[in-house]
Amino acid sequence: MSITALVRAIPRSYHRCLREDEVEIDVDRARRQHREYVKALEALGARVLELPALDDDPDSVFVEDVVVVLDRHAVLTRPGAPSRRGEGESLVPFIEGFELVRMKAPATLDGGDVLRVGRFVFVGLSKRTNREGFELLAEVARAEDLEPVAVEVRGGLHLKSACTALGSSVIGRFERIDRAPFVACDLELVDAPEPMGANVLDLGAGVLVSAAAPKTAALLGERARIIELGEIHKGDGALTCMSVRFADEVRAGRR
Ligand code: CIR
Repeated sequence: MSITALVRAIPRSYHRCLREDEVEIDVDRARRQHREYVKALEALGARVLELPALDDDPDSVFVEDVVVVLDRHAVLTRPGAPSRRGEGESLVPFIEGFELVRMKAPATLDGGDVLRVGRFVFVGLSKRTNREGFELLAEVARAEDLEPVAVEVRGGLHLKSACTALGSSVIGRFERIDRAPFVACDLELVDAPEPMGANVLDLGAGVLVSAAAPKTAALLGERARIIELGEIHKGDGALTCMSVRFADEVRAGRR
Protein backbone atom coordinates (compact mmCIF):
# COMPACT_ATOMS: atom_id res chain seq x y z
CA MET A 1 0.00 0.00 0.00
CA SER A 2 1.56 3.30 -1.00
CA ILE A 3 0.94 6.47 0.94
CA THR A 4 0.62 9.96 -0.45
CA ALA A 5 1.57 12.78 1.90
CA LEU A 6 0.62 16.40 1.22
CA VAL A 7 2.95 18.85 2.89
CA ARG A 8 3.33 22.60 2.70
CA ALA A 9 6.58 24.52 2.93
CA ILE A 10 7.31 26.74 5.95
CA PRO A 11 6.12 30.31 5.25
CA ARG A 12 8.32 33.38 5.70
CA SER A 13 5.93 34.51 8.45
CA TYR A 14 6.29 31.28 10.48
CA HIS A 15 7.90 33.19 13.37
CA ARG A 16 4.48 34.84 13.90
CA CYS A 17 2.58 31.55 14.21
CA LEU A 18 0.08 30.95 17.03
CA ARG A 19 1.68 29.43 20.11
CA GLU A 20 1.28 29.05 23.85
CA ASP A 21 4.76 30.32 24.73
CA GLU A 22 6.12 33.38 23.02
CA VAL A 23 9.50 31.79 22.36
CA GLU A 24 11.58 33.08 19.48
CA ILE A 25 11.48 30.97 16.34
CA ASP A 26 14.31 30.55 13.83
CA VAL A 27 12.54 30.27 10.46
CA ASP A 28 15.63 29.02 8.58
CA ARG A 29 16.19 26.26 11.11
CA ALA A 30 12.48 25.38 10.92
CA ARG A 31 12.89 25.07 7.13
CA ARG A 32 15.83 22.71 7.55
CA GLN A 33 13.84 20.61 10.00
CA HIS A 34 10.90 20.55 7.60
CA ARG A 35 13.19 19.32 4.80
CA GLU A 36 14.40 16.50 7.06
CA TYR A 37 10.77 15.64 7.78
CA VAL A 38 10.01 15.43 4.06
CA LYS A 39 13.09 13.26 3.48
CA ALA A 40 12.05 10.98 6.31
CA LEU A 41 8.56 10.57 4.82
CA GLU A 42 10.12 9.69 1.47
CA ALA A 43 12.59 7.29 3.04
CA LEU A 44 9.64 5.43 4.51
CA GLY A 45 8.06 5.10 1.07
CA ALA A 46 5.59 8.01 1.03
CA ARG A 47 4.97 9.90 -2.19
CA VAL A 48 5.29 13.50 -1.02
CA LEU A 49 3.43 16.33 -2.78
CA GLU A 50 4.85 19.62 -1.55
CA LEU A 51 2.55 22.62 -1.88
CA PRO A 52 4.05 26.09 -2.19
CA ALA A 53 4.33 28.10 1.02
CA LEU A 54 1.53 30.50 1.91
CA ASP A 55 3.70 33.33 3.14
CA ASP A 56 0.84 35.36 4.59
CA ASP A 57 -0.43 32.44 6.70
CA PRO A 58 2.04 31.85 9.54
CA ASP A 59 0.52 28.49 10.59
CA SER A 60 0.03 27.05 7.11
CA VAL A 61 2.79 24.44 7.42
CA PHE A 62 0.41 22.61 9.79
CA VAL A 63 -1.57 21.35 6.85
CA GLU A 64 -3.22 18.48 8.72
CA ASP A 65 -5.54 20.92 10.51
CA VAL A 66 -7.33 22.20 7.41
CA VAL A 67 -8.43 19.02 5.68
CA VAL A 68 -9.52 15.61 6.95
CA VAL A 69 -9.31 12.83 4.40
CA LEU A 70 -11.38 9.71 4.99
CA ASP A 71 -11.78 6.84 2.48
CA ARG A 72 -14.05 8.60 0.00
CA HIS A 73 -14.54 12.08 1.39
CA ALA A 74 -12.27 15.00 2.13
CA VAL A 75 -13.62 17.49 4.64
CA LEU A 76 -12.27 21.00 4.32
CA THR A 77 -12.40 22.09 7.93
CA ARG A 78 -13.33 25.36 9.53
CA PRO A 79 -10.33 25.71 11.85
CA GLY A 80 -10.93 26.81 15.42
CA ALA A 81 -8.49 29.71 15.08
CA PRO A 82 -10.05 32.40 12.84
CA SER A 83 -6.60 33.38 11.53
CA ARG A 84 -6.28 29.92 9.94
CA ARG A 85 -9.51 29.88 7.94
CA GLY A 86 -7.90 30.99 4.67
CA GLU A 87 -5.41 28.13 4.50
CA GLY A 88 -7.59 25.30 3.22
CA GLU A 89 -8.94 26.38 -0.16
CA SER A 90 -5.65 26.09 -2.05
CA LEU A 91 -5.49 22.40 -1.08
CA VAL A 92 -8.59 21.56 -3.08
CA PRO A 93 -6.81 20.72 -6.39
CA PHE A 94 -4.68 18.17 -4.54
CA ILE A 95 -7.62 16.19 -3.21
CA GLU A 96 -9.72 16.27 -6.32
CA GLY A 97 -10.43 12.52 -6.35
CA PHE A 98 -12.35 12.77 -3.07
CA GLU A 99 -15.92 13.92 -2.52
CA LEU A 100 -15.39 17.35 -1.03
CA VAL A 101 -17.36 18.54 2.00
CA ARG A 102 -16.89 22.10 3.24
CA MET A 103 -17.48 22.62 6.94
CA LYS A 104 -19.71 25.61 7.70
CA ALA A 105 -20.23 27.86 10.75
CA PRO A 106 -20.88 27.39 13.61
CA ALA A 107 -18.86 24.17 13.29
CA THR A 108 -15.15 24.36 14.02
CA LEU A 109 -12.68 21.53 13.76
CA ASP A 110 -8.90 21.16 13.43
CA GLY A 111 -7.57 18.01 11.78
CA GLY A 112 -5.18 17.67 14.72
CA ASP A 113 -8.25 16.56 16.66
CA VAL A 114 -9.01 13.66 14.33
CA LEU A 115 -7.41 10.29 14.93
CA ARG A 116 -8.23 7.40 12.62
CA VAL A 117 -7.52 3.90 13.91
CA GLY A 118 -8.96 1.19 11.70
CA ARG A 119 -12.68 1.87 11.32
CA PHE A 120 -12.78 4.25 14.29
CA VAL A 121 -12.57 8.00 13.87
CA PHE A 122 -11.80 9.61 17.24
CA VAL A 123 -12.53 13.33 17.38
CA GLY A 124 -11.21 15.51 20.17
CA LEU A 125 -13.50 18.13 21.65
CA SER A 126 -10.87 20.73 22.34
CA LYS A 127 -10.09 24.43 22.33
CA ARG A 128 -10.32 24.24 18.53
CA THR A 129 -13.00 21.64 17.78
CA ASN A 130 -16.59 22.08 18.91
CA ARG A 131 -19.56 19.72 19.14
CA GLU A 132 -20.94 20.93 15.77
CA GLY A 133 -17.58 20.17 14.14
CA PHE A 134 -17.70 16.68 15.61
CA GLU A 135 -21.28 16.16 14.42
CA LEU A 136 -20.48 17.16 10.87
CA LEU A 137 -17.44 14.90 10.64
CA ALA A 138 -19.39 12.11 12.33
CA GLU A 139 -22.05 12.29 9.63
CA VAL A 140 -19.45 11.97 6.87
CA ALA A 141 -17.70 9.12 8.71
CA ARG A 142 -20.99 7.22 9.16
CA ALA A 143 -21.67 7.57 5.43
CA GLU A 144 -18.46 5.57 4.96
CA ASP A 145 -19.45 2.96 7.57
CA LEU A 146 -16.81 4.31 9.94
CA GLU A 147 -17.50 4.80 13.63
CA PRO A 148 -17.05 8.32 15.02
CA VAL A 149 -16.17 8.63 18.71
CA ALA A 150 -15.97 11.94 20.62
CA VAL A 151 -13.13 12.34 23.13
CA GLU A 152 -12.83 15.21 25.63
CA VAL A 153 -9.41 16.88 25.44
CA ARG A 154 -8.62 18.29 28.88
CA GLY A 155 -5.25 19.88 28.21
CA GLY A 156 -2.89 20.71 25.38
CA LEU A 157 -3.90 21.85 21.93
CA HIS A 158 -5.37 18.84 20.12
CA LEU A 159 -6.34 15.21 20.57
CA LYS A 160 -3.23 14.21 18.64
CA SER A 161 -1.07 16.26 21.00
CA ALA A 162 -2.14 13.62 23.52
CA CYS A 163 -2.26 10.42 21.45
CA THR A 164 -1.61 8.99 18.00
CA ALA A 165 -1.92 5.68 16.19
CA LEU A 166 0.78 3.07 16.52
CA GLY A 167 -0.28 0.32 14.13
CA SER A 168 -3.66 -0.77 15.42
CA SER A 169 -2.83 0.53 18.93
CA VAL A 170 -2.88 4.03 20.40
CA ILE A 171 0.16 5.57 22.08
CA GLY A 172 -0.46 8.51 24.36
CA ARG A 173 -0.32 10.49 27.55
CA PHE A 174 -3.55 9.60 29.20
CA GLU A 175 -3.58 12.35 31.82
CA ARG A 176 -5.02 14.67 29.12
CA ILE A 177 -7.64 12.31 27.73
CA ASP A 178 -9.63 9.41 29.10
CA ARG A 179 -8.70 5.86 28.22
CA ALA A 180 -12.34 4.81 28.29
CA PRO A 181 -13.36 5.68 24.69
CA PHE A 182 -10.40 3.71 23.33
CA VAL A 183 -10.87 0.79 25.70
CA ALA A 184 -14.54 0.64 24.68
CA CYS A 185 -13.33 0.13 21.10
CA ASP A 186 -11.06 -2.73 22.25
CA LEU A 187 -7.88 -0.90 21.30
CA GLU A 188 -4.58 -1.60 22.94
CA LEU A 189 -3.11 1.47 24.69
CA VAL A 190 0.59 2.20 25.06
CA ASP A 191 1.75 4.79 27.61
CA ALA A 192 4.19 7.23 26.04
CA PRO A 193 7.10 7.69 28.44
CA GLU A 194 7.29 11.46 27.78
CA PRO A 195 4.93 14.17 26.45
CA MET A 196 6.51 14.49 22.98
CA GLY A 197 6.24 10.72 22.60
CA ALA A 198 2.46 11.02 22.38
CA ASN A 199 2.72 12.29 18.81
CA VAL A 200 4.44 9.75 16.58
CA LEU A 201 3.85 9.12 12.90
CA ASP A 202 3.59 5.46 11.99
CA LEU A 203 3.99 4.88 8.26
CA GLY A 204 4.15 1.10 8.52
CA ALA A 205 7.74 0.84 7.23
CA GLY A 206 8.89 2.82 10.30
CA VAL A 207 7.70 5.26 12.94
CA LEU A 208 8.81 8.90 13.03
CA VAL A 209 9.59 10.03 16.56
CA SER A 210 10.67 13.48 17.73
CA ALA A 211 14.21 13.81 19.05
CA ALA A 212 12.48 15.34 22.11
CA ALA A 213 11.14 11.86 22.93
CA PRO A 214 14.22 9.63 23.32
CA LYS A 215 12.52 7.21 25.72
CA THR A 216 9.69 6.68 23.25
CA ALA A 217 12.24 6.04 20.49
CA ALA A 218 13.94 3.48 22.74
CA LEU A 219 10.58 1.84 23.44
CA LEU A 220 9.93 1.49 19.70
CA GLY A 221 13.43 0.16 19.05
CA GLU A 222 14.42 -0.43 15.42
CA ARG A 223 11.12 0.88 14.08
CA ALA A 224 11.87 4.41 15.31
CA ARG A 225 13.25 7.09 12.97
CA ILE A 226 14.27 10.06 15.08
CA ILE A 227 13.98 13.56 13.71
CA GLU A 228 14.80 16.96 15.16
CA LEU A 229 11.74 19.21 15.43
CA GLY A 230 12.73 21.90 17.92
CA GLU A 231 11.47 24.86 15.86
CA ILE A 232 8.28 23.00 14.99
CA HIS A 233 7.55 22.23 18.64
CA LYS A 234 8.01 25.93 19.42
CA GLY A 235 5.05 26.58 17.10
CA ASP A 236 3.03 23.94 19.03
CA GLY A 237 3.41 21.53 16.13
CA ALA A 238 4.54 17.93 16.02
CA LEU A 239 4.94 15.09 13.52
CA THR A 240 1.41 14.38 12.34
CA CYS A 241 0.38 17.99 11.84
CA MET A 242 2.82 18.69 9.00
CA SER A 243 1.25 16.29 6.51
CA VAL A 244 -2.08 14.96 5.29
CA ARG A 245 -1.72 11.29 4.46
CA PHE A 246 -3.88 9.00 2.43
CA ALA A 247 -3.42 5.57 1.00
CA ASP A 248 -4.87 5.76 -2.46
CA GLU A 249 -2.56 7.69 -4.74
CA VAL A 250 -5.03 7.48 -7.64
CA ARG A 251 -7.06 10.06 -5.77
CA ALA A 252 -4.26 12.57 -5.39
CA GLY A 253 -4.29 15.70 -7.52
CA ARG A 254 -2.02 15.94 -10.51
CA ARG A 255 -0.75 19.51 -10.25
C1 CIR B 1 -1.75 26.43 15.81
O1 CIR B 1 -1.80 26.89 16.95
O2 CIR B 1 -2.77 26.28 15.13
C2 CIR B 1 -0.40 26.05 15.26
N1 CIR B 1 0.58 26.94 15.73
C3 CIR B 1 -0.04 24.63 15.64
C4 CIR B 1 -0.94 23.62 15.01
C5 CIR B 1 -0.45 22.23 15.23
N2 CIR B 1 -1.31 21.32 14.60
C6 CIR B 1 -1.44 20.05 14.93
O3 CIR B 1 -0.83 19.59 15.86
N3 CIR B 1 -2.29 19.32 14.23
